[in-house]
Amino acid sequence: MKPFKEPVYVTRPMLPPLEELDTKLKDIWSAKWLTNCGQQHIMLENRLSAYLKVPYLSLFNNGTTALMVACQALRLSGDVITTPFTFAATPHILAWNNIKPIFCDIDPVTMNIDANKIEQMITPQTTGILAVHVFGTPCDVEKIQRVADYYGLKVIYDAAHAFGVEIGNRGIGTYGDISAMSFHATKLYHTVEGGAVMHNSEPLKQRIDFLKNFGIKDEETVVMPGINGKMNELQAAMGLVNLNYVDAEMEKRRILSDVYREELAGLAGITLPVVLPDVKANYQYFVIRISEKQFGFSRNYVYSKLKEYNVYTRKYFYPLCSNYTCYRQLESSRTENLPVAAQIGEECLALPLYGELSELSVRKICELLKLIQKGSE
Ligand code: T4K
Repeated sequence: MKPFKEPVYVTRPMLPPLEELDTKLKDIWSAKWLTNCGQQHIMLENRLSAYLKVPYLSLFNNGTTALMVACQALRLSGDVITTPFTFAATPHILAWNNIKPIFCDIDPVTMNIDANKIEQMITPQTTGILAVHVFGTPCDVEKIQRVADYYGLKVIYDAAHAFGVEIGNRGIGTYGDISAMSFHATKLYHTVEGGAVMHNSEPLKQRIDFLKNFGIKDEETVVMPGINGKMNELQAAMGLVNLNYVDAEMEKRRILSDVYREELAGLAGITLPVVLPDVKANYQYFVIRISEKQFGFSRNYVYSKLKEYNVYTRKYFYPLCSNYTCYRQLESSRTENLPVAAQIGEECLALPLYGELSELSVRKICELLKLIQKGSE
């Protein structure tokens, strides 16, 4: 089979019609208001809290700052239990808050933190749980909340991958004490860079809005040591325009995900992404697992082979965060404590998925996977 003429990346950003953005930019130009919570910012906060079905939402300049501020807002300290199978930002925001990440193993089906293993990791130093809805699959939110309530812990969800996800018609951002999303260019919905925190508490909204704006209350009053986490007006304008197209983007990805499922069903050694009952998925990623024993070749081999055909898949999330030099000395990072995560980290492969990808390309990628397995590509 011939390689793709152009590189096929794991994702491409959704780009709205330029004219629509241009109209928004003209509004910004005439207002001469570029940042510090202007009209675009206010409009986007309102529209997103309705779209995501969350009572309170604060915009941020990126998902990482949103998570950092979530930790500050809840006054977390000491140790926080988290997952090693995530993007670097998750444990890093703990470290930046002077909190020790405690890595807990993951569930073999959802690949999220294993709610049954959290309790055994709790010590007097534990103040919270930072769980991630990895690839948009919701965590076991009920069980996590039960554990947190019993031990008096706070729960933050890193919902960076979970834009638009719902459990039984309830917005994913309403679970736990705070959820944080990323609106990075590589995400289903984006504001170029950006993010948000979501929750159900009015007093928390006020605290978070102080924290993201240096703690400034008015011209002469600074009430707490805040940071600059503000989303600017250009980002917010992009967000407002993209919100008009996100449903269509999601639908295109759903169709392509179905093509992947149809083509790869029954292929020995390939595990397809889990589908949970009563969950509205967002089709942000299509991440398969490749069992070397059953498939015949390792994930790393498949990754390299696909590259030869101009297909740039990603090993999300390899290496595990617990194997980073800054965390591997931690007791909780020992591989024997994280057997499921260690195996999944070796097996996961994010396949290309974005609205502009053609169905033909998806079928060709699947054909390549089949040929690689036969050793006859
Ligand atoms: N928590 C979790 C669980 C996260 O996954 C993330 C971010 C965060 C927290 C933090 O949120 P932010 O502070 O980022 O808002 C990407 C993203 O940069 C990162 O936002 C994301 N997670 C992570 C999963 O993916 P990389 O290193 O894979 O990005 P990069 O530059 O290699 O891009 C991937 C592919 O996307 C490229 O091969 C081509 C395509 N691409 C990328 C960009 C930036 C484009 O086509 N156009 C573009 O503009 O991290």
